[in-house]
Amino acid sequence: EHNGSVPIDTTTKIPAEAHPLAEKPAEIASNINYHAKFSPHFSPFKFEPEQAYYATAESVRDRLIQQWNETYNHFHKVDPKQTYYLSMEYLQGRALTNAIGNLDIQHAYADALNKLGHDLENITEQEKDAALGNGGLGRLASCFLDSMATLNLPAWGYGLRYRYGLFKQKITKDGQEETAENWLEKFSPWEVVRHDVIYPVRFFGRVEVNPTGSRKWVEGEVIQALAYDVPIPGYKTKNTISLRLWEAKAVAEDFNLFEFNDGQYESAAQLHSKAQQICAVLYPGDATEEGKLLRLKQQFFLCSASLQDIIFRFKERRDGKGSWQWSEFPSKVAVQLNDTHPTLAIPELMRLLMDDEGLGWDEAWDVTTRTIAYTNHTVLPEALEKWSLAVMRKLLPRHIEIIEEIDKRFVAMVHSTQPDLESKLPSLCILDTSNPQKSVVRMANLCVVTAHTVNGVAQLHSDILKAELFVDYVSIWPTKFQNKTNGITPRRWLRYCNPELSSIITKWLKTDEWVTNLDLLTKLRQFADNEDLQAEWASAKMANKKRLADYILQVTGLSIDPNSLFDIQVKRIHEYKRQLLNILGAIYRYKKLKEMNPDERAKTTPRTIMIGGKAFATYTNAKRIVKLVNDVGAVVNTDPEVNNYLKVVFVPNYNVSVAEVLIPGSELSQHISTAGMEASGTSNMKFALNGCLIIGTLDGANVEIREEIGKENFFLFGAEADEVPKLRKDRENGLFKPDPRFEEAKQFIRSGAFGTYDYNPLLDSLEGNSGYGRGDYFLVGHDFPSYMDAQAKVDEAYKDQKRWLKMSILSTAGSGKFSSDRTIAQYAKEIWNIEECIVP
Ligand code: T68
Repeated sequence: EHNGSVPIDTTTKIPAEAHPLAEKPAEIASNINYHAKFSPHFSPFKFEPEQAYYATAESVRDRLIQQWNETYNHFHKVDPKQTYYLSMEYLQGRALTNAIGNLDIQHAYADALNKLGHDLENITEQEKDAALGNGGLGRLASCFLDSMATLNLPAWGYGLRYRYGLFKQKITKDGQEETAENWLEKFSPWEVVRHDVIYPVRFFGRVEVNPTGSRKWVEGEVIQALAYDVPIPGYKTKNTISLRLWEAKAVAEDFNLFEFNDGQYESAAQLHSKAQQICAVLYPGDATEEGKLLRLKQQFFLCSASLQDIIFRFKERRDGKGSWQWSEFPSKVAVQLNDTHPTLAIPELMRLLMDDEGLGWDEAWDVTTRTIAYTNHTVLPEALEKWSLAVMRKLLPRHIEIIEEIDKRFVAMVHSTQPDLESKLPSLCILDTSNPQKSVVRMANLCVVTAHTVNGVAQLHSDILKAELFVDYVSIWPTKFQNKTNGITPRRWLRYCNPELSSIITKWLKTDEWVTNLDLLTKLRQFADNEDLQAEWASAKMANKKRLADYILQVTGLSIDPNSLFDIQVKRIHEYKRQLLNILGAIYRYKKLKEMNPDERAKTTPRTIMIGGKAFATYTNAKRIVKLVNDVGAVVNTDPEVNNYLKVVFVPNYNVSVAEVLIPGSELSQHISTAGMEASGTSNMKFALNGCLIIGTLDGANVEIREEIGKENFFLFGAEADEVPKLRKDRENGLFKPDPRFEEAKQFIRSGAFGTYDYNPLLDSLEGNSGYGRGDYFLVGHDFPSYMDAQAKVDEAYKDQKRWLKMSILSTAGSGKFSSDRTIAQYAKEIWNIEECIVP
């Protein structure tokens, strides 16, 4: 047993072999010991798994720092064009397994820890997830960093160092409860503070007009942005890039000692507490009224600090290169905006160029538009950011001047060159002043008008952007719009989370090159019927299902049967993602099982339905869905008549690390959003890659996944995106005839079968337009019958395990396209115009 207390070797001297690049287990062990002994974070007498984790992580970090410095020096020397990815969110998850895997030192580390009386796998579980994101958008940013490093691209990520990440979810008798996620409680061994990288960021104040006509933003409050760098190692390459996270700090002189000595502690520390607020918490995503001003401050803080840093680096590298011009900036710098959240980078870059560097409007505009590109991640109207003009004018007076000028020039351009679009200007322009008391800045419009390239995240989504949301811009700039179908990193999402399946793939392909060339997986197709492969495939799946069952037992106390079909839906809880469709299906299944006699029941396919995900704290219907899933589970799982055939499990606190256990053990996963509403989805790619079959609608990346793995391997149902508007109209006009199964499922809830909680508001949302009713906007009623039919096909298919295994192998084999390496290579070539820069 390697767990428990192991006394630290306090006699260890700093050994010569404890070099950060030690290769041999014995050297690594003394390296770890060194950190345990000299770490300022713990007293040096304990060496339990927690201390062992931190010491191990610090020893790995030393090695990363070495590679990192080499990478930075190399980029400095070569001076290639660089990409800067600006994102308010990164869902990094744990770093240790990924780091030692990418460094290709996992065996040496496992041996080293054994020598120290510990077990690597157990040690890695000590790490807290870095959850600086809400969902898909944040995780995409993290996958992108991994691919940028692996492809040896000169690139950086910029973000914010939130003190508290996404909340922790607890399930109580009332449903979801949120508690703070204190990921920095002890410290993070993966970040390095850069006390010399610090920039002032201003808020409020006023615009001063100089006699020469130049303008300057002055006064207001100034807060410092301090850099924390997180190393991002590429897979089996020296290249190690940076995720630079900004922390807000008060200017030292702003601490009022006189007031403090006078006993006015709070007012003395006012700016300090204001500074702390900026990076205190991650914005909880989705549309809310809360903390609007703070959110805007966060966005500006990210943009201003990052651009000052980018400009500093640009100038630093121009120094000593003779004369240079600002017009070269776009050939050295590409800035990618991850959704509209960092839109303020546009007016901030304009301001820095004009007010600080003295460029004229035209020159600054030319540089800005050639530098910035924008990715859209949603067509949901509530997620398209609009900021109050009045609020913005107070917080960022100079930026509003600039935005107004951009808008004015855009309108003038349309008047002079696109007269037929004049009638469209009210929706195309940036400022919406139609309600003068409530004028707003439309951030997506500002992005589209400015960016040289605008992209969607799956083919269907990009088509919808061009045909609907941005249709009139397309006639102005026909070549501005692109598609970049999302991807996932095969390192974290197959190689490390599913070592069993990975070895089988490597064995059958006779190479592990698939880890960086995922298209090689297509070579598995020829073996899809091979009995030996199928047997190995099945046993890997079974091992992963058992591990998943152990995890479920540990976090919920529930035993689930590894021989049942493991059916999983995990993602943020949202009505458009239709967890409600899933649970209504489960309820119907339960009711039918109850009505069967034991012989009939014995012929059914046993299922374990697992649903997990976080609901935004003030999103009432989402929280009701969480409660309903838990209530259904409480009844079904304790019903001795059926619980050998059906279990319904709510998986609490879904996050990256939980996904790493769930996905390898999944057999069926649900991606069942109303068609046209999920921009892409990325977990669908992770499940398919791990040999899990998909039941889903023709939405987001499902469309492309189905094309790649073959129609016959995908359980399709539901309306298509172009039918949705008419179906909604029909529903409004009373032309919708509900399927009796749908009515029966809802009625069963209303009858009180799952307890006394008031589910009527939730159920009413599936009815007409009265009361809470939203006329079933998400078409749960319309899609229910085809969903149930598709589920019946799933049950049939599972009975034929040979066929199921073949479909599973073909899912993995067809997933090559969904590597984020492919996605990033396309961004690099088609948007950023950057090339690899390999550290020798
Ligand atoms: C997701 N968006 C899309 N938004 O919903 C998903 N945070 O289809 C897509 O696969 C993914 O982006 C990656 O492209 C989000 O995750 C947010 O989390 C969000 C929205 C508003 C504010 C903050």
